[in-house]
Amino acid sequence: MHEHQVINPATEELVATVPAATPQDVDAAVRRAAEAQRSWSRLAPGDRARHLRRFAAAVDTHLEELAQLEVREAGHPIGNARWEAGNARDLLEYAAGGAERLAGAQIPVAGGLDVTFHEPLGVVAVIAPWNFPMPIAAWGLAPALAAGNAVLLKPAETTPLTALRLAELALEAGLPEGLFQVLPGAGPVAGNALVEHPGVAKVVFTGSTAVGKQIMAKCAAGVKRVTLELGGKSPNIVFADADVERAAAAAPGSFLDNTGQDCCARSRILVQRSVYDRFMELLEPAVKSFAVGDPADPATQMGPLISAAQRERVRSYVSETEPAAIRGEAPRGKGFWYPATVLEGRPEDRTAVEEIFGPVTVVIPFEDEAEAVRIANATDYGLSGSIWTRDVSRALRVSRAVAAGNLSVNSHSSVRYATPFGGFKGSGLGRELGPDALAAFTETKNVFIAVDDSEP
Ligand code: TXE
Repeated sequence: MHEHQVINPATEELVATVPAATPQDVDAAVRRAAEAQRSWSRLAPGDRARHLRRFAAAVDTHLEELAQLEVREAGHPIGNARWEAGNARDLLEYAAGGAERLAGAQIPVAGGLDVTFHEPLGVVAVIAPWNFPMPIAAWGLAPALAAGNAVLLKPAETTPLTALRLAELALEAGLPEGLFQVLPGAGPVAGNALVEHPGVAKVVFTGSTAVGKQIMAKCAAGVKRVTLELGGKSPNIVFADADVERAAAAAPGSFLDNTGQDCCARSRILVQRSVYDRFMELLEPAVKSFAVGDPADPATQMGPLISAAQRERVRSYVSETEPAAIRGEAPRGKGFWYPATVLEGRPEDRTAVEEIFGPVTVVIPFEDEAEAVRIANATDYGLSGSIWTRDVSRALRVSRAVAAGNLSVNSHSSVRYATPFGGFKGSGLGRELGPDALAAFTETKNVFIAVDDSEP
């Protein structure tokens, strides 16, 4: 049987060996899920909500255990890992409430009564990445279950452990057998089998642009529903009228959190020329004091990269724009460490338009608002962005002009479970989270009931 080794990225030690699902395993899982889904979808919404709240409570009770597991499999600092487990719990609670509010409409028409129903899709596949294993799994899982679907989760090869533990907790919390199953395995094998399986009604994918495009093409063949979240190259725009001290103090977290392996990482900093030198002076000590080291230490702010391959990818990008303007420290020896790196570049550099997915940002000067917007929009991506200014009109103008799904003003916050999240352009398709999260897992059905003879 094929297996995957889970390696601790901070120490390179073997954490666990996990069997990899075959296409036959996927087929059996789809059948079991379809059977479980039939009864689940007939439950009263309040009963589905109660199950999900119990699941959320189980996650809460095991929050520390889940967070520690995340530290070992993904190398995330413990403080971040606790937030991630908490985010999964919050999503389950939020979606539980949604189950009871998924109401259709009654639309006035001539000759009868017209009503709409939001029906579940059936079996949903969630293909998750390794950068935020628990939250991203929960973003698909929680609303899909709440809307009456079954879920098959395929975690990334490097990070299956928290997903497997979540499935155990779901069963312990009383969720029906087969309703939520985890299928660890290789993307091109288990992931692809899910995408191609006729019994899977929808695929929710978060990962690379290349794989996302393949998945979308395969879904097109079966007119399968698909949500894609494909990363970004998000700008952090600092205008001269901003509180430059605050902007510089906040910048390191915006590209170093999760060692930059964050689809919303502000991996480009656009700074208005008149405050450029001042900003760089302030940025240097802020970057150098970002605490890098043992992920189990609560004081740590940045851990290692996920794998040796990811570190190679980052190295190869950075080599194109070296020497770095600012470089932090990184532990030597075992572990996939890489130092915080600030490059100075031009808008057209490969490092300034492609997603590097490491602790790297590129600083680019601009003259005026129009140029800032032009540079901000000069990539294929459009996921997030930040605008630092004290001028409210400019904040709104630039927010509307930047083609991205999630913008923040004088802040780098992009993800809240109650607000919609997703990309413009090459960053993806569809939205997750927020008040409409459940709707993405339903099909709207319209029923007209004639009450007189005027409308045959
Ligand atoms: O992604 P993959 P990788 C970006 C980031 C990163 C790069 C490569 O730039 O450096 O992608 O990462 C599954 N059919 N992001 O190679 O391969 C795979 O098993 C079905 C951005 O790890 O796309 C895993 O579960 N599934 C990002 C998931 O897809 C397949 C998060 C993602 O892996 C498959 C991660 C296939 N043919 C990487 N091939 C974000 N948007 O936040 C792979 N998979």
